[in-house]
This record gives sequence, structure tokens and C-alpha cells, in this order.
Amino acid sequence: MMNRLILHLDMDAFFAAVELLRHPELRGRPVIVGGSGDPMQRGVVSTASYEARKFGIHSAMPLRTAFHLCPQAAFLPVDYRTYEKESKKIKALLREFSSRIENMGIDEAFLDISYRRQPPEELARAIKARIHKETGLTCSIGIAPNKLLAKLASDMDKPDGLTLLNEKDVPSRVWPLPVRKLWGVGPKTEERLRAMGVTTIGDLARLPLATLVARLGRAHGAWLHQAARGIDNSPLVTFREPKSLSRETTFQRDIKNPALLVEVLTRLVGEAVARLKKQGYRCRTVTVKLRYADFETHQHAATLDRTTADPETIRRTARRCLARFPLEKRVRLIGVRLSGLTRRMSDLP
Ligand code: TTP
Ligand code: MG
Repeated sequence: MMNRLILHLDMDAFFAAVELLRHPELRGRPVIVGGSGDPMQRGVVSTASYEARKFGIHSAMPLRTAFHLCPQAAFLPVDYRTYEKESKKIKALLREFSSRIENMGIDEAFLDISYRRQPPEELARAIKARIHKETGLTCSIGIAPNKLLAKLASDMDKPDGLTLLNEKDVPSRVWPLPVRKLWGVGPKTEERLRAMGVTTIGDLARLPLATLVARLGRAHGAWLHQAARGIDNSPLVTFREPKSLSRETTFQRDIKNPALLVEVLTRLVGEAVARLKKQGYRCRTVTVKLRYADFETHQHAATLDRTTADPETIRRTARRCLARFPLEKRVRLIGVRLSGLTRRMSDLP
């Protein structure tokens, strides 16, 4: 495998940082985002500003506990919509720097920057500057030959960090870390490893493969054995947004019957809309294509005022397109294409 260069980016105290954009008066104070924002009610901390973390407050802690540790903190309710909007803005900015991008959670992403000529550190600074200029937010970046090490690296110098990590740095910089930091080590595995005398990643690296496989199963054991050495060949899981979605069919025999064309078109539209909805999209443009017996192909399109996933609207629009074809020749193929696709967070399947 060729040498890769993977960049991992993770926003700093994300929900709290976004809240500070609209509550600048709270800057410098401990800020805790969680539940309804009332620490007397049930709920947990989603995140805390770095000022609040000094009091021992962290994600998933009950709000009441956080209140006891730091009663003077500002408690704010969770407002996902706003964070998602900010998240989308950031992801769009990242796409300017690499089209090979894997979206992780709401505030993190991997970028494959192997093919960029620019020195990685310079590129990382450019990304940080661009995000800060457009959103006012800071992030931490890790750069390494694989996802595993890049993710570890982005966490090493938070907030506003930039860390380059190489395979040769693994013994000195990765082995001292608690094993929990390793991808694939959740609370359960951590507990099992602790029972085996493992607390750091270095401890893990000293265990023979056979021992890990015997205790944790073949796949997980093998992963941990490699991960402890900083080895990870997993590719980025990129997802390219489709530009359009289409269905078409060729008739067994060329036809000229308009009622049959409408019937088949209706079925194709039904299938296309089902896929559209399944993937959480809406469309704006409907195109109908006919190929005649002599292979001449024509299409007619209609663009709606706004995007929709409503089957009836799309069906009606498709029929309107079909009505625009002069049907004096036999038809061998009919198809429909939905384009101008958009996806809202609230439409996600
Ligand atoms: P993280 O990136 O884990 O945390 P963070 O961005 O707040 O802080 P850091 O600087 O350490 O990266 O998670 C991103 C957001 O996800 C976080 O702002 C709030 C939300 N979140 C929860 O709602 N519950 C949780 O338990 C965690 C860990 C995060
Ligand atoms: Mg974060």
C-alpha cells in the first residue's frame, strides 16, 4: 500500500463553542450545554467549555453533579439544529480541501490528503484559518499515515491543536496513553484488558497475538494487536452525494399506446421516489426520456418551485413531461430522472 497521509479534524468543545458565538458575554466563563439547560432537572452534560472542564466536568456527567462541582457555570439547553447547521458549514469548507472525506460525528471528519502537494502542516493551518474565519470556531487537527493515528493525534493537543504523528513516534507518544484512547476499546474491552494487567497502549503492545485472540476473539484481538502498534490499513468511508436518481425500462416490443406509456412511467416514478425517500432526498427537477424505435432519444424536463419528495407531485410533473412528446413513432425505452437533489438533516433515514 502506498504511503497515505490522513488528516483528522475535531472541533473544540463543539456545542459549547457554537453557543458562545451567540452568547459572547459568556466567553471565559465555564459553560455547560446539556438537557433542557436546567441543572435541577434530569439530564446529562453534552459538553462543557474548557473553563468548565477545569472543575472536572465532562460529557455524559449528570447535570446535577456538574452543578455541584461548578454552580457558577452558565447552563444552556441543547439546540441540535443550530449545531447541525454549523456542522454542515464546516463539512462544506473541508470539501474545498479534499474531495476524499469521511464524515464522522457532528464535529469530526477524516480527509485523505495523500495527493496534496502542499506540506501537511501548511495545509492544516490553512484549514484551521478558513474554518475560524468563516465560523469563528477553533478545531484540533491530527495528521498521520492512517486513521487510527490521525485520530489519536488530533486529541493530543486540544484545544486549537495541530499534531503530526508518525509510525516511528508510536513507542514514545502512543504507548504511554491509556488503552481506552485506542479506537475499538470501549468500556467493556477496557475492563477486560485491565483484568489482563493492561492499562496503557504500550501494555497492550506487549501482549502476544495469540493471547489477545484467545481472550477477545479473532477479529477484535487481531485489530487490537495491530492498533497497539499504530497499524491501520482501513480506508476512508467516503460517501459521494448522487447528482440524480433515475429509473428506465426497455419494452420487449416497441409500443405506441399512450395509456401504456403512462402506466409504465407511473411505475418507474414510484420506484424512483421510493429510492429518493429511502435515501432521505428531495428533488427539484423531473426529466422524462423516450427512445424511439429508430434510437432517436428525446427528453423533456420540468423544474418545480421547490424541492419535494411527494409522490403525487412528482408523478404529475412526470406525466406533464410525457405529454410534451409527439407520439407519432413507436417507443422502445422510457425513463425518468430526478435531479436537483437535496438532503436535510431532518430527512435523513
Ligand atoms: P466531542 O468532540 O467528543 O467533544 P467536544 O467537541 O465537545 O470537545 P473536544 O474539544 O474534546 O473535542 O463531541 C462533539 C460534540 O458531541 C460535543 O460538543 C457534544 C456532543 N456529545 C454529546 O452530546 N455527548 C457526549 O457524550 C459526547 C462525548 C459528545
Ligand atoms: Mg470535538
